[in-house]
Amino acid sequence: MRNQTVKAAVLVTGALLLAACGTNKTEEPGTGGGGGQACDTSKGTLVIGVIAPQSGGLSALGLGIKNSAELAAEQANEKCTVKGYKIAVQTEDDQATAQVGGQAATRLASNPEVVGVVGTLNSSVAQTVQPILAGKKILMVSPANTNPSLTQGADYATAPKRAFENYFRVCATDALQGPFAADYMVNTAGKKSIAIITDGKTYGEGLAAEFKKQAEKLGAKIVATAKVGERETDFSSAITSIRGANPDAVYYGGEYPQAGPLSKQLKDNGLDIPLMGGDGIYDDRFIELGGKDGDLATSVGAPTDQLDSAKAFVDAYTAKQYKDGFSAYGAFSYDATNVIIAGLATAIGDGEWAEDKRQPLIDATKTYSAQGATGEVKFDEFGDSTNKLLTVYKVSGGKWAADKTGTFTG
Ligand code: ABU
Repeated sequence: MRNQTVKAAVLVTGALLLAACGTNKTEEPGTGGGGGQACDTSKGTLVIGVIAPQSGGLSALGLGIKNSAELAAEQANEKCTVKGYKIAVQTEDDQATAQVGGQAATRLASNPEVVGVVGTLNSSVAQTVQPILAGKKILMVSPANTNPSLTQGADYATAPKRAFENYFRVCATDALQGPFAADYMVNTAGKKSIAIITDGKTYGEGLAAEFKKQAEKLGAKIVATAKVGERETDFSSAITSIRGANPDAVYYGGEYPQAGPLSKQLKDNGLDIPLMGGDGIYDDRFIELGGKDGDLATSVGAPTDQLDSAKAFVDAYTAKQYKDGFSAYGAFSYDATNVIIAGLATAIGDGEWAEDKRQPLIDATKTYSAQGATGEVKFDEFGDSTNKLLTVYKVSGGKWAADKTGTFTG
């Protein structure tokens, strides 16, 4: 088992390094100048934290989050969006674990220049990070957390109550994603005998429970259930436990590092049936790890590469020639970062940053409304995105292909 006491890697962008070299200056055109004009950065540098996996199995998603946040900050610096200040991004590798994410949040929260945090990827990590950042009134905008309790509390289905005033997310939740997947699995794919396998984590368990409710409502039978471990690679015992029920599909609540090999092992063991999961499996790594043609995933939003609103983001990201793609949450991370930057510009105005500006920044976010890469970006009374779009993707010819975009309407 991985030693979780290993210190999280702290990745500091070039912008932050520049800040350390001196802040009382006017940026040269091209390094911070709006369209060729110099930006005044004489008031210093403010930091947006990113907490997401930069190493380990889920780094394909976390690197896209980091790059996209940096891109938004660079563009804001080019446009002199926050008067008198330069924005730096400080990325903390949470290794997709709550304990490491908590340490990262504590580190960021101890810095008075931290204005907000983009992250986390994992709902289980967010549960630890939320109260730490809330204690310092630090705005947190997640591009990827989908567990509904993070915004609406544990009783979200019957008595929703805002969980944290400082927490917002720009993606839809599993209260929609689960039933949206069930509608597709039962009504479109015609699967009526479904096995559910989960990974025991906040996201996987919550998503599968929402899927199950709707699948049963639509007349499907959940013929078997099984659990796998987060670090398991041999799924034979889970497969043995569902095989006798003769399912015609598997719904998996979890992420691609397990889902890819699980799909392959199902087939190798005579269960050549589709595996479906949520946004946690929607990555090319799923296919590289064993996902097969016919497998399905839902993910948040409309397909980034087909959205007119995302074209400028995709072009700018491509031009940067990042080693890693923007993945499922890049456009969401770009939008989340811009939410923080716009709120910051409002909260500061012509004045100066101080920690007492954190509450006005949260207040500005509550009323934020703008066209982002993912579409319209604004929030409801819980901090949830008003963008409820979801897409079903199918593996076809060894690639993900979008099949249906919409949302669950009950
Ligand atoms: N939303 C999928 C993966 C991240 C999470 O919510 O845990």
